[in-house]
Amino acid sequence: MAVTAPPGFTPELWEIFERDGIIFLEDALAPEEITHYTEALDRITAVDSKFDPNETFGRENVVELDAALAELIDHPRHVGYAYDLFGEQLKLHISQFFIRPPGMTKRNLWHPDGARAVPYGVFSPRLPMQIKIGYWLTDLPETSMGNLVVLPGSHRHQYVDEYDTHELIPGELIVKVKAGTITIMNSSIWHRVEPNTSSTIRKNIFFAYCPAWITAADRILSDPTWLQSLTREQRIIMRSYEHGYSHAKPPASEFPLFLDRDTGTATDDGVYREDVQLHRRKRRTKAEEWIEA
Ligand SMILES: O=C(O)CCC(=O)C(=O)O
Ligand SMILES: [Fe+2]
Repeated sequence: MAVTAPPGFTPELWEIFERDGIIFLEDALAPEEITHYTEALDRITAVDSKFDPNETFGRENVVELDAALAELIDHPRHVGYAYDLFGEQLKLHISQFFIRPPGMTKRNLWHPDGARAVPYGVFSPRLPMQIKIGYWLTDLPETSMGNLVVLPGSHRHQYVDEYDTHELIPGELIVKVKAGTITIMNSSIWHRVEPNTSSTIRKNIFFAYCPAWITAADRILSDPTWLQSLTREQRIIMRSYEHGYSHAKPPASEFPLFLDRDTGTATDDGVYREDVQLHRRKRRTKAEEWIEA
């Protein structure tokens, strides 16, 4: 049986998210949860021959690498925010983590995530086509700690002069967070990464989500045996379809992904004649409601 959609944006958080392109949820993780996820990263790096403790290290499709990370696919502490945007066609776009030690030299230049030649914003100037959830596992109280840097409000801009540089931009926000903070960002926001001249190893996890019909970033198909270890909702959100058009038209068995948070129902009221099948029905998202309000 389908489960009810976990909580997502409050109207206040939605307003900030639309204005700035990023929101911060402080103390979203308890100390033991920070340890739990940090240990998963440590287990993965311990057995990776490419891991160099002195350089930036990242892995993708990390959900397949450790059960503690697979549980994040649909974790109720954040998946509701993604569901508010992408609704019944929610997909995991990428699961990744970064380790950015003191002295690392590989760090991102100013860029938005996603398509470059014809970015998402061309099609969808208001609603994001990707959001990135950040789990911050180390305290980053100062600048120059390998911080993420964002330009608030820049998710609405297609051109930024400092593209492909590390130059400072007036109004940029060097993200200083306490361990246990979750960030939710519109993937169209322009961002870069700070140097790390501190003595702290920055560790964090990113899970990005998109509508199913946008190509995933870190896989084509998931390992079938691994998929069997997941719950129904996790398996659906991975969208491991052999047939391309299934991303636009998922199988009937995958509906509903979630029951409506408020009404507990699988359908919207009064929009179709009764005989229209569930998997062929449009379902309204929270984001749709808010932008019409
Ligand atoms: O590590 C960060 O803070 C940002 C990384 C990034 O921009 C990316 O992976 O696209
Ligand atoms: Fe990025």
